[in-house]
Amino acid sequence: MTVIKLAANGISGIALAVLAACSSTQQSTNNTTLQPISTQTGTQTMPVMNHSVGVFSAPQRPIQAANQIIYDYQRLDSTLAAVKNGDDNAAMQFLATQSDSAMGESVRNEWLKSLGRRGQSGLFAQEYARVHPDGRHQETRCYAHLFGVENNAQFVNDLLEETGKLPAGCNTLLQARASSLNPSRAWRRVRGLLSSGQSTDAANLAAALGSPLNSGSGYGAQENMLRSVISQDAQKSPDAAAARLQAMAGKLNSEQVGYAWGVLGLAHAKNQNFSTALSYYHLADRKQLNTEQFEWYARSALRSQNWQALDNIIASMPAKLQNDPTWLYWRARSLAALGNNGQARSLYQKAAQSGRNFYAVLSTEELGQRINTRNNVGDATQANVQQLSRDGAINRALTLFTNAQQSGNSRMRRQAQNEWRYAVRSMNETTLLTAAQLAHNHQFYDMAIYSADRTDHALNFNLRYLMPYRDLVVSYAQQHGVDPAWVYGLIRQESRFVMGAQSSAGAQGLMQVMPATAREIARKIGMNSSDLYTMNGNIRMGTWYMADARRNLQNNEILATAGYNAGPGRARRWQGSNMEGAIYAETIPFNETRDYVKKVMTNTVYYSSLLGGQPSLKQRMGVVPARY
Ligand code: BLG
Repeated sequence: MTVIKLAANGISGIALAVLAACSSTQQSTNNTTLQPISTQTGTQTMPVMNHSVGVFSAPQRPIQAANQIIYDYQRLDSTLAAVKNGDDNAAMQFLATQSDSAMGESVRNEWLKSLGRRGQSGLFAQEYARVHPDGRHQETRCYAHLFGVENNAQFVNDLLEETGKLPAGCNTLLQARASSLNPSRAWRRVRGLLSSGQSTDAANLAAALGSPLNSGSGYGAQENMLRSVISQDAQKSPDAAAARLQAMAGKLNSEQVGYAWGVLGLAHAKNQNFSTALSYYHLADRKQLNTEQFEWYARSALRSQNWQALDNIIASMPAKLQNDPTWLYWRARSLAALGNNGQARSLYQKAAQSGRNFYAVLSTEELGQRINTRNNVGDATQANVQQLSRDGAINRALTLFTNAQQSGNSRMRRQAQNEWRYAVRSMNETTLLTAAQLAHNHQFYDMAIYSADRTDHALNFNLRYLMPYRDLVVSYAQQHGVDPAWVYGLIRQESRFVMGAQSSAGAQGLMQVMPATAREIARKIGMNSSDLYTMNGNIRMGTWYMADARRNLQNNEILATAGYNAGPGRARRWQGSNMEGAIYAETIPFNETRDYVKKVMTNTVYYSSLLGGQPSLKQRMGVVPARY
């Protein structure tokens, strides 16, 4: 049985939910009526939770006048710029009216970074204590470590494992701590920086470790030599780089050689040369592999359905990665294929309890069960919804949202989202669902989903999987012959039902259609390309494109979903021989599209359940046929 942790008193959430149900009938009509929650709903095992279910409790942060909120919003950007430039007064002035808000939190973080750069440790310590632990930026935390305000060895060690670009303050921290870092992990980071083109940070860390890259001998010099094998240029011709690696191997240590094979294995895997990738990866030092390299090692074995190799690879992943639902599921599949059903079952159970993600759903099905979309709590009461709207932080978010909608100001709308996330950050599940209802009442759909999605035990599927604009969606889906559940699953992932949504690539609206694609669609079906910007036109174009992509991609929904996001040509190139849809999805080389296909299809199954359709994800993923 999953025990529900309660922040305050350690009573199990189940017990508390029952108490809430009793007390709401006896004492007050203000409490959300909670039905007792069991650890099993229907056939699905309940997941491990992050929040307590709790009883409804509205925070009572002071309400600010709308003109103060708007005024502060309007001076936010200039304040941030001034604070970055070292203007302490600008920060203090802003925080005088916005200390407890998302705006204030971003100003305070920038201020802390500026104080950090200038070595102002006293003021830093005082202001640092005023930021909620969940709201502290990574670089802010790095300065806190540099000043001894925080001292968390795990935090510093985790920085060594990061592959993306770290902010300056964090590189400074690693250099300052060089003598106490684990040398093997630290040099691995130097290699990681060299292979991702971050040469300056690599040179600085090597120097801090006592062996500069240009020293002519020692570790640093060897790493420098390795550059010709692992640099981004070298990765473009992995076989030529492999030949160079073999030629210089005698001059390198085993970690350096073992690292390089991992880099070259990844290069082949990303080019879909899975069998060469596997042979390179087998030469790698597994302790040197970063998350991405390890995942592609596993995907290379998965794509060839080499269950023995896959089991072995996953078993050697770091514990955190092994416990990711993706690898729990594929390890279980490997074990089952190898005849070890008992161990497979316990891994499926663990994955099934990880939430409502793609692999949690597939694992639930492997256990012979199905997802269901029955709410296990009642709707929020109107009185509670109203009470919550009187909380200052919620009110700030709604004030910005309403103004942004009226003026079409998308920047202000983004700040409204930030304020909403800030407002609901510490809420228990019952209060989160009340917040979701409130957001929904305002047609703040993205934040309704955000809030409802944060619950693990108290479940309201109508808020989690909203279905606005139903007439339009259903009629265009029917007109173009696609399942409305699939359309809803796609829109939820594309835009969270925000009509004004625009991606960094320029995709527009509810269905995130690219202007170039819209022109093509308009030409083919006799629309005006500017219809892209209307609700009706956007849905009409998007649903037609879904149907068209499916028609052109062997009538396969998985290929069509990948094609919608990455282009039909790419979806086709990623095909191989006949394979399970889940294997196709997991081995898509574009991070965005791989994640997208899994999310769209998971959403689709939940929508299908809500719409009375067939809720099997395994069946829906089906088989992706060989290309013809
Ligand atoms: C898709 C187009 C495809 C196009 C690909 O881009 O848009 N789909 C639609 O417009 C519906 O037609 O294929 S192509 O014609 O063969 O080139 C590739 O260009 C849209 C994608 C792009 C994506 N969203 C729908 O999924 C997007 O905006 N990505 C950026 C995300 S972010 O802002 O950086 O996070």
